[in-house]
Amino acid sequence: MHTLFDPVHAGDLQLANRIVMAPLTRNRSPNAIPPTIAATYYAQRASAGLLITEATAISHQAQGYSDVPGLYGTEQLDSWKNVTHAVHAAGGKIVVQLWHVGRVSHTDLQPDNGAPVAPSAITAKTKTVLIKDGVPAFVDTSAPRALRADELPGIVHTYQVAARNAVETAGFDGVEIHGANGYLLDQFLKTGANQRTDDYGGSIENRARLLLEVTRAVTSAVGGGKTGIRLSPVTPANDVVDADPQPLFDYVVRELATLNLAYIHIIEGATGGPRELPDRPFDYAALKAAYREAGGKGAWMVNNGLDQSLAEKEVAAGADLVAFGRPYIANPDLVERLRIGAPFSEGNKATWYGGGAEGYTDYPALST
Ligand code: 8OZ
Repeated sequence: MHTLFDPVHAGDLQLANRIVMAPLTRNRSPNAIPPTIAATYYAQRASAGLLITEATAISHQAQGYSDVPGLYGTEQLDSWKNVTHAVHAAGGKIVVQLWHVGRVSHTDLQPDNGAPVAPSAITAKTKTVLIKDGVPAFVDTSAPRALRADELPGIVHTYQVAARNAVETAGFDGVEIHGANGYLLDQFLKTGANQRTDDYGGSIENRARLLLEVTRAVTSAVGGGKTGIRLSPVTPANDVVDADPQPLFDYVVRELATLNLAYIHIIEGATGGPRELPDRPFDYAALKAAYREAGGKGAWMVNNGLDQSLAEKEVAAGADLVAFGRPYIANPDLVERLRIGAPFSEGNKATWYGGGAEGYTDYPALST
């Protein structure tokens, strides 16, 4: 039986252990450019088998929060190059999470202060973060406009360009497509946000079309072995729900099985909340079985609210990778703490979003 500390491969990625740093939004990238200290922050955490960056906008339109990073400008890519160099020098592996927020945005953040885009013109009952004069504030998202079908190829292409730039220019080991948490691709997937009547709405096949087109475009640019994807079948995050998620996600993973991906990253339950939702049962073992039965060979990564004992149980039950999010904020040496059974430090919530080094690069490793 495997332990958390055994090496594993995920597609082309040879990983030193099964512990993954989950993506964590930190809002420290003014003008969408990661700060110089992002290199320190990620390198401090490089003992993880795999680091996944914070969600990173593939275009200006894809941005939905103040001071989140992007992947579409030269300075952004140069700054990410410093991050990947630092992580590689520290012996780590790092992929970037490709993000389009869809309707979870605000006109203040959009090109020409236009409406955010969405599958349908339905406003999300959720908040975004706007930082004014250094002070973060939660504000309602703006009313979106429905994307025209003729705009979708451009969005697919934008994902592809971002993926290629991430690997070829910025030096990432691969990319993770953000298909979770109520953002654009999840909005297309789920009935609560998608009321389209064209080829991208209605049936499961139609609602999954954009996510699968994006994944194919990304794999054709960087290779399936360098591509992962994150899904969240039942999370209520950002006000997106599906009437019948099991057949939807079983279909999605069966289709993904044909693309030879590095990994499938599943958020079990409500993101950052309960792992079980009594009103939304979901069979994750059946989801994995559907993927494997369809020939999927990617690593199976599980996430959400894991502690040491849950993570060990997940690996014992056959998960290839376990992702920790919030514990990574205050525990740069999480792998070592898991190895020796040391307690996790508590982070300061006030410094999760926005600010500088405080609460970012100043959490110490255990003293030896
Ligand atoms: C927390 C705050 C802002 C964004 C996600 C990208 O939930 C996020 C996010 C999380 O996937």
